[in-house]
Amino acid sequence: RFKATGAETCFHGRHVEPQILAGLDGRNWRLADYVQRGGYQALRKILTQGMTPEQVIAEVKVSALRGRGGAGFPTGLKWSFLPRQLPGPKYLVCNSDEGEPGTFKDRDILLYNPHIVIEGMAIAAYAMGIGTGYNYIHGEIFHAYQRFEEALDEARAAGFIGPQIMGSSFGFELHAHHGFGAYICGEETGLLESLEGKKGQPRFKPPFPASYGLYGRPTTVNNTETFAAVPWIIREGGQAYLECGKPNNGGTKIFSISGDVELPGNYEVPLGTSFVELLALAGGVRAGRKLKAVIPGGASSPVLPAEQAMALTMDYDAIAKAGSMLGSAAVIVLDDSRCMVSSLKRLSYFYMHESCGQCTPCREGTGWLWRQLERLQGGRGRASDLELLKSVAENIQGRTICALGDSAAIPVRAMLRHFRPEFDALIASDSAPQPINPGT
Ligand code: L3W
Ligand code: SF4
Repeated sequence: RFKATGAETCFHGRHVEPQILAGLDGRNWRLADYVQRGGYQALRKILTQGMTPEQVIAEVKVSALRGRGGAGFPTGLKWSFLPRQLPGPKYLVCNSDEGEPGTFKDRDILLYNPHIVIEGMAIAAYAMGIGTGYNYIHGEIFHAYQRFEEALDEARAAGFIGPQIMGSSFGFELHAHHGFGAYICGEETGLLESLEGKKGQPRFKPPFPASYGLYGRPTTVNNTETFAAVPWIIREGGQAYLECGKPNNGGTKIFSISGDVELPGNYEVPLGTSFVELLALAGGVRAGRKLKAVIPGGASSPVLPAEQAMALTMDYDAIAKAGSMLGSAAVIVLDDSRCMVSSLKRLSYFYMHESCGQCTPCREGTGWLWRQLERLQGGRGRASDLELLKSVAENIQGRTICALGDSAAIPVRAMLRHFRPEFDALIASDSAPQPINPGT
């Protein structure tokens, strides 16, 4: 399961070392191992060499680190939104509620390198003048929660968390919290509601958490991998981080590659690596098969047909230009044995199941999408179904409180755009109805 190789890849004529997964073997996650790898040096640098909070934020801005959870929002900019001079509590939240289908990178970071997240959060807290943090960990990876708790105990005992860290006047308390597996609690405001002990239902934005977050106080929410990138940036400098990737797409990125490849797993490569190179790291398409399509950034990102995928550069801007999104960088590879109607039906089932039910277009529409696809796949499709599918998707997208509605609609529209003949052929054929089985 642990295939995080941290592959070295040549970019701009240079070798770029992995920054998060380097040297991990599945066992060396403890504090002593982390310190040996240079851990907590960045925190020491800011606290003992007099780096100001403004300088830390400036360094993160230079690095062009972008949010690793899905939206790719510039991290330095987000940190500068927090009103650090405002008196009263402010919170820092790590979003480890990884639930995007195809994504499994945060789980491995927490299991195999938990201290890098703790150090990144402590640095972020210093930069934003925050005294309390929470790491909200997905309920279905309870072992990662337990591992993180153990690492927290070590960090606390060593004085890296708590009051007067490394003898400075800066104190930061960090707590782990586990959810119960609802996808919607990965949406930042659903997460905050859940952390407050309520139903995990997203809030309207604005106000953004930067002004109205946990318990109504200014809060910064970042993804696990985003925090994990911070120690390297502070140790080596923002410019060095930027140069590991591409302009506006700094650093390395962990890609979770799954589906029809020989070696599924997590691969950390520089942003801007070609899809072809990434596919080769994962052993290529499974034996005897040809590439049919790729979902490049988790289930919420539009599918791309093989020809487009093979020309892809894996960074935020290039993938957006190609009509999809890097999202959480969960690369789902589909070979030529895959039925796109079944694949879409499976995705639609997920969104129907995970809708929190607050907005009518999402609550009702995701069910409609799935039921129509179920009928289609069962050989009971009608000629009018595809227009209806499109229309339902259009009536969900942009009309809901959070991005889950969009995420349910986008794959439908993309599948119809690229693979419509497969849907038409199924409707034209008089295949016998199949039993209803939502899980397949
Ligand atoms: C203050 C403003 N803050 C934006 C902040 C905002 C948030 C961040 C990005 O969705 C995507 C979604 C999923 N003042 C601000 C501001 N912010 N303007 O910036 O905001 P936003 O709204 O662009 O995105 P989001 O709501 O965070 C996330 C996609 O990610 N996705 C989801 C993956 C899920 C996982 C998982 O399971 N953990 O990774 C995958 O593609 O569809 O588009 O912090 O507050 N003016
Ligand atoms: Fe809930 Fe869906 Fe509305 Fe998001 S879009 S708030 S998941 S009903």
